[in-house]
Amino acid sequence: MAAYNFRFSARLCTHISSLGRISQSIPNPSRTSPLRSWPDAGCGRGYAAIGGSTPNEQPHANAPEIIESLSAQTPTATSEAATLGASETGAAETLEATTSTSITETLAPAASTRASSSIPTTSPTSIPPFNSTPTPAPLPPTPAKGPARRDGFVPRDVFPVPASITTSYFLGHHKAGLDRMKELVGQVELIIECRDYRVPLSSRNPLFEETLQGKQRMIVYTKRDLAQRVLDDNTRKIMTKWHYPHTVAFSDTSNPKDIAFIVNHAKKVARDHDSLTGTRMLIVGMPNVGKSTLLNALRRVGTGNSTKAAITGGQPGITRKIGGTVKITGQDDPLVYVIDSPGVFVPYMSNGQTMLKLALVGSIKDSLIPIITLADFLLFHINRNNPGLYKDYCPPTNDVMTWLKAVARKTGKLVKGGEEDYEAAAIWLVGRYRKGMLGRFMLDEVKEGGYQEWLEGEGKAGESVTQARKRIKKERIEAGRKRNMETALPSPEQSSHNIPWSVTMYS
Ligand SMILES: Nc1nc2c(ncn2[C@@H]2O[C@H](COP(=O)(O)OP(=O)(O)OP(=O)(O)O)[C@@H](O)[C@H]2O)c(=O)[nH]1
Ligand SMILES: [Mg+2]
Repeated sequence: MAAYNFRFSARLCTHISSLGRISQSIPNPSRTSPLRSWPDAGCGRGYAAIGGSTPNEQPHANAPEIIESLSAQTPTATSEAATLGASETGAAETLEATTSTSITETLAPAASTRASSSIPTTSPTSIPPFNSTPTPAPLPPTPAKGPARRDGFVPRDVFPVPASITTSYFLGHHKAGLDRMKELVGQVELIIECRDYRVPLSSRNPLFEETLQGKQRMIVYTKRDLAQRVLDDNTRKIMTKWHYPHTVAFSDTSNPKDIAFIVNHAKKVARDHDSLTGTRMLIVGMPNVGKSTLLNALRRVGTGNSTKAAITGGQPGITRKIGGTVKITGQDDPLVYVIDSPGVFVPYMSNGQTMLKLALVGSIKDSLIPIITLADFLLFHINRNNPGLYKDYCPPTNDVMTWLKAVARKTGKLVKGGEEDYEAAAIWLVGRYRKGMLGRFMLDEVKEGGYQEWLEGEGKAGESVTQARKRIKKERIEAGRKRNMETALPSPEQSSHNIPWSVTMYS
């Protein structure tokens, strides 16, 4: 199990920050790609804050600049996205389907083992340019090997993660929130740790283990309605066993029974604690897993007060600071106060698959992962579950461009000249998955012993923390060397005037 340590986290953050600065001077097509604004993929947005959440953005001094630069969104794109959202056709509703199949994944093979599929891939040059910089081309589909379906379609069994995928997302408010949690932990009796039910393994944050160790914990799997309409008993049993002796809950915030279970557990903890001044509980979790929504639901069900105590929204980073205490129990109950906290990501993610899964469920900023890559990753998962989910648009395909082209055409997402708007189609499809309207399935595999395997894998997967540190240092030196070389080379103009480069450099 990877042991994340704060001193290292801060240093790693500094390294990544320097890398970000350096990388800005080196052209990298994947990082300079056009970044479209996304429509709010979640359900609710912007409630009045009573309990202390502040939406103002305060990036940490060490936060990777690359993240900030990538986050820039164009107003043109926002209005386009809004227009596109409005043009949704009714036919799309038929995409909704329920499937509870979990899937197994193999890590991506080396790029050299990829071969082009027999399905024709649309040339990336055919993507209509959104601005002057073209979207990076998606990787060619991997050869399909799995068992053939009745219609002869064979879904891909691996998804090669592009090497350019962002591996870090650790902002100032993540670090500040974590530091504050450390200070607070001695004053709370129970940690309510939220994880997204669609990614029960990937949404575990190892940083919390160190920060909150030794505290009584309740694991709440949120948004379960987005993976299964009715919670499958077997899945519930397996996941409950994973965390024994901690209590495990599954929540759909619109289901009062789910919320009452959590409130009752909180009351029990409060009774055992038996404090006249009340018992405090802290909600923690990855960004956008539904912490603030859960806090509001606990208050609604526990006290009957439906006013929102915390701001919620469909994007990560809505809550920026640890909130105030919010009472969630009625007059005759033991006093329970719950505290909301900002979502915290990890400073370095070695597993590209995990990064993509968290991006797909909306735990990291949309602008960090190219939308076509995300749509391709979604197609990969849909194909493993049920390619019939998009039967109204095209026959089963492993080629994301074919898929996007068909969806863009049928939903009228076109640019000037009648060309298909691939990015708009991709944004629309990912948004629909996030709302549970394009299949309800999990992205992580749930099986007996799966959690233990995950913890073991976390330690072994990719690089160790030391290896990551060494690699980042090496890359930094390499980039610096490259930059010096570029600065040192005389331009043709300088050469023609015979100005020595050393003079140019230091003048
Ligand atoms: N379908 C469904 N949506 C949910 C559920 N819980 C939360 N959401 C939605 O998920 C989105 C994120 O919810 P928030 O409560 O703001 O998430 P958060 O963890 O507080 O996010 P940060 O403060 O940004 O870290 C919102 O659009 C919610 O409406 C749920 O149980 N089911
Ligand atoms: Mg929040």
